[in-house]
Amino acid sequence: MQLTSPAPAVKSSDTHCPYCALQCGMTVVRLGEKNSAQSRDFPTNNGGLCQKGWTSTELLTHPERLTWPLVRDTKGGVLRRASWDEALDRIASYIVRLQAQYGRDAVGIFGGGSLTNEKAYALGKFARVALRSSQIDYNGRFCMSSAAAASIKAFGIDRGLPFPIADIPHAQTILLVGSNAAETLPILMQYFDRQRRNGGQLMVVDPRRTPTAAAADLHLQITPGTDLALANGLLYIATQEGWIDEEFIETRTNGFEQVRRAVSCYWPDRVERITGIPEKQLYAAARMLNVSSMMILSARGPEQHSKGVDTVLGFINLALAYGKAGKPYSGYGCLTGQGNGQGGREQGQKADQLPGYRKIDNPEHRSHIASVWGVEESTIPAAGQSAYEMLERLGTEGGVRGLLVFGSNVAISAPRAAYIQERLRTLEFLCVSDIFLSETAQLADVVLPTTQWAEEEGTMTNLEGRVLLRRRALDPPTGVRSDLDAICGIAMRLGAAHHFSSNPCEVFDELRRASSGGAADYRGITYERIEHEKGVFWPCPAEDHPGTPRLFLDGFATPDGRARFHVVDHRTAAEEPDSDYPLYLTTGRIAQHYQSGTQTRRVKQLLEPAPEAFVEIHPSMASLYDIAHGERVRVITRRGSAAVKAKLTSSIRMDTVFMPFHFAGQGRANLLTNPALDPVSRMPEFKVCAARIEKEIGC
Ligand SMILES: Nc1nc2c(c(=O)[nH]1)N[C@H]1C(S)=C(S)[C@@H](COP(=O)(O)OP(=O)(O)OC[C@H]3O[C@@H](n4cnc5c(=O)[nH]c(N)nc54)[C@H](O)[C@@H]3O)O[C@H]1N2
Ligand SMILES: Nc1nc2c(c(=O)[nH]1)N[C@H]1C(S)=C(S)[C@@H](COP(=O)(O)OP(=O)(O)OC[C@H]3O[C@@H](n4cnc5c(=O)[nH]c(N)nc54)[C@H](O)[C@@H]3O)O[C@H]1N2
Ligand code: SF4
Ligand SMILES: [Mo]
Repeated sequence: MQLTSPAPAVKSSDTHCPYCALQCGMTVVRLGEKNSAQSRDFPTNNGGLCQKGWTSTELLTHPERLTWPLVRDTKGGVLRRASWDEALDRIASYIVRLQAQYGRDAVGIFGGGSLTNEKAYALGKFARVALRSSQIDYNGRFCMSSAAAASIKAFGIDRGLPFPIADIPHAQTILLVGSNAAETLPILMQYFDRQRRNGGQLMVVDPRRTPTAAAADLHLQITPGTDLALANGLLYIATQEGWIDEEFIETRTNGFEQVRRAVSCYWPDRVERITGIPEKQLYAAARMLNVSSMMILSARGPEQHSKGVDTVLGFINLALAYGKAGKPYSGYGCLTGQGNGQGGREQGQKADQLPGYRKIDNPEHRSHIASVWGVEESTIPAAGQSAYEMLERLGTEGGVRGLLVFGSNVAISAPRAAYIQERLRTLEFLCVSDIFLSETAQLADVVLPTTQWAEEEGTMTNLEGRVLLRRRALDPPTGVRSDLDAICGIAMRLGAAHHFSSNPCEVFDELRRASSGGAADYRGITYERIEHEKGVFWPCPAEDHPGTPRLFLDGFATPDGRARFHVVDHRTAAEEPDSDYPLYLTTGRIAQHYQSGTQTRRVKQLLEPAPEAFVEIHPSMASLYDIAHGERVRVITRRGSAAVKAKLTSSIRMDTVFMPFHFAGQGRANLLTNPALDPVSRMPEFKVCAARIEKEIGC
């Protein structure tokens, strides 16, 4: 006779964290009905996980999880439960009707950098083959686009880091520009710690004394929006002091003489006036860069500006002038952000791109992709509008009338969000695929419940360009299907079923062929290899090719193999403080929450320590307005006003206030932000606009 019931079976599967670009290795352990995350020794995280990673499994069985499709019968009506057939039929019939009435471009797609490579690839193909619409873009436009455009201009290729993160501890000096890695890539900090223990020096450029800046040897507390003047000013000092590497410039680059002339007006006291960084610190920084190995790493701080591309080019100029690119333990790199921020921009969900980082306006690229897709080249549409441009024209004459969103919550994360929310409301049709009823999904006519990372298979490309594999650890709840299933279901109803597969491995095989010969070549990467080799670095053109952890050692990816300097001049932000709006507002992230907060605002351990929106204000500035710590204030810009708690901290510049963008409702930072776009990358200016603060009377 059995006296006790048998112990529940323990099942464990190796996968990767659902959140940021580090894609730390984790094991999902299932004990009965309970799931937990365990760290695992993977070459990137070496056994570490941050608080978001540890708590990520809570979302798998969260009570608010979407477990069946929802549809809305009339505009303004309620969302009700529907079968998958009903939801997919409805999506297809809207697409057919809108395209018949307004043309093919009336239906658009908005994708995301949290989607696997397979999903990003399928979405790009779905837009061009099933919809034959040019209107597809994704949230990476708000994220990586400036650094990507600059890297292509200078190096001929865009891979976030041109070296593995294991190289970081060996660099003598690291200049970290506008990255708060301690909160945004927490597990990466071990590499900077090791670098400093090895005797290296770390510099951080940030208007705030973040935990990352506090860990540095030198913190340059810059005025928001002035990084380009800093880059040019440091180059000026380097040329004056003879710290540039003439031989490297001569043998491996083009265009330095024009840049040398252009930076000759960036003398230190002028740069001090623009950036707010004392001359002495400018000299100290330029001197610290004059070592035998040096990396310059940027994140969103200098990039999310209407001059983000030029600013990154300024820092690339600096790295090149010091002779620190394409050499061991040296180079410029961009720290990507989303889990698949890198891969997401290579597989064709960007308005102007086709898979393998191909250009949609290049005839050879188009015909290669057409042959893989089995379509006529002429049927592939031209480039569409960039993310913000598509959103701001939703529902208007010539704009998108029906939008399908996969993996983004634009009602929170797009700039000038109240306006974008209005635009979403004017759509004739909105479909959102998500895990939860996000603020964007709440506006939708059809909501599709999708699988989470641990319930599906697929590849992700991390910040190093390392292609990783997520294995399916669990079955999804009944009623939940993957985005690939949804895409196939819609394609079938549009008569394009034969072009699509819902099997990730089959999609990946096609992606490999499509990417073959492109800049981001995945041809030689297989699921088996990824598992066996703990990830494979692209480019990897053949199965017997080892992959490419380090780029540029033998030459840059430009036609002549040389890196290119670019003349870039500082200009002011699209909106500078004035007497009505006397402060700089900048926005960004905190450790506990992820992006629009759809996921992390539902995790108790993350919400409790960071339950609501706030604005960081310097105590001296706060006292001018008679604002006390914890008091409710209004932050006001020309776009709108937000109501938040005041957080007094002397870690921020006096002339600047900071808001995280993770919160909904009245605390949304994007009620305030300026959608001024970079002319090349079309990146909005999330990181600087003019604002004023007011005490909230009566609260
Ligand atoms: N906890 C957490 N981690 C995340 C995310 C998250 O939402 N939460 N998101 C992920 C994603 S998608 C991304 S893109 C990355 C982003 O990672 P980061 O770029 O590190 O994050 P941010 O907080 O947006 O910006 C970094 C810093 O830029 C500073 N900054 C503001 N204006 C300027 C400026 O004009 N110049 C300079 N030099 N600095 C400025 C801010 O004060 C901030 O500390 O994080 C990833 N990791
Ligand atoms: N003010 C301000 N605004 C910003 C920024 C800033 O610094 N300041 N940063 C910008 C940056 S860098 C970024 S990356 C964007 C990010 O902003 P968003 O694009 O809104 O990013 P997420 O919140 O990650 O949105 C992803 C949504 O997809 C869901 N999701 C997750 N995985 C999947 C999946 O596999 N399939 C589907 N269908 N859904 C999934 C999540 O639940 C979530 O609702 O925000 C930008 N907005
Ligand atoms: S550092 Fe990024 S990938 Fe690693 S556990 Fe934290 S959120 Fe996940
Ligand atoms: Mo991002």
